[in-house]
Amino acid sequence: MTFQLPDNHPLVAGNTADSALIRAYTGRPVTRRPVWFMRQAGRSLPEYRKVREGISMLDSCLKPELAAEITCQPVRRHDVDAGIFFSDIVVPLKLAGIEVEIVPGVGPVMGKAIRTAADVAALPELDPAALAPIREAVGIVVAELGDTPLIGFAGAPFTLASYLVEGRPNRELPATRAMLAADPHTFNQLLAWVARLTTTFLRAQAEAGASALQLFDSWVGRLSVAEYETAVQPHSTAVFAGIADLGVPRVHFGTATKDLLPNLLAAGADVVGVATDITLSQASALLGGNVVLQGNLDPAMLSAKWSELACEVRQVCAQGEAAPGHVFNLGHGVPPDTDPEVLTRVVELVHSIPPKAVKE
Ligand code: 1CP
Repeated sequence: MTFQLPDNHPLVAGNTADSALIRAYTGRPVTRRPVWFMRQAGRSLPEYRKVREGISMLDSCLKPELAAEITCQPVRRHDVDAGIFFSDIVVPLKLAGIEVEIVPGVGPVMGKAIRTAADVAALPELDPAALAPIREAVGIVVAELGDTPLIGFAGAPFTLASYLVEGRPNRELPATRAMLAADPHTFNQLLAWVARLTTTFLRAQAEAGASALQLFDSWVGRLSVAEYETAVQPHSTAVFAGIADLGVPRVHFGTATKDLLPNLLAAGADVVGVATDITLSQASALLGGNVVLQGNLDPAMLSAKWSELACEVRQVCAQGEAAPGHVFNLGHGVPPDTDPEVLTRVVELVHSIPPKAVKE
């Protein structure tokens, strides 16, 4: 592998290159099955709620020491195989100068919904210099994590655009779907703008020390395959192409995507994140049996009886064997009311199940 990254980057310097996560992401055999959880930082942890007291969500993302502390909390507590950077998909919007707040109990709310060609034309470009607090936070995290890799992330063009167009969370995405149908040219311009923003945000995290990058297209399962191919895939492809030279593993995830998995792969991902609408063995077969997978325990199982949960965890691990590499995760984020001790137990159980022996 060659990296367009500084010599002291954890992948280049060798700290994380042979970690279980990076070995699995790159299809190499592992001695322990790597596990991390989407949305492991925050929400479910009392130590998170304590340090967040009196500080708004977006302010906490932009305070480097605090964002770094929150990123490391679940790694210390659960012994997961990766940190996921504590931030949000709307952080680069804010740093580009767009009015946005994260309202507790609601999610991202925009100062103004983006609905017209004029709205899109007025969107400012993100100046990489504005990402200084992100770079600083990532630097602090990787110094603490040492041999444990940090995963950087961003929102994919469609999902991030849907928040801009709707103005506030609305899982049905009515205004977004209307713009796609009635004004595809403007929609295309909007997605191209988000793709540039997202690429800049991802590059900053990798250059500052992240060892892998995940693109979240959480709501893309709302689209048909034809809509995705025509209107969305070219922009997600542009994002993956725009980070390819960095040489870090690239993960692509969305929910309700069983019909879209081949497209998520074709957009340029190295690893496909699988949600709960398909099993890992079915997903592997659909993708030709040679793609590394991440997933896919149903988050709802975290509140089930331990015996039932343990049975599901074992099943997900067994099904992951169908792929050339498997990183254990949930099919979506950790629910806020999850008992953190259950997450720790899941990590212990996953680590106790030996991965299949593969010759190097
Ligand atoms: O006040 C709070 O604590 C706000 C809750 C919160 C948190 C902890 C939000 C608001 N975002 C986050 C952090 C966050 N967001 C992370 C942290 C790192 C980790 O995974 O541990 C990540 C990766 C995200 C990414 C994110 N934000 C996504 C993609 C992943 C997913 O869950 O699908 C999306 C869709 C968002 C938007 C968002 N931000 C916050 C909320 C509640 C939402 C979802 C709103 C909705 O339902 O549409």
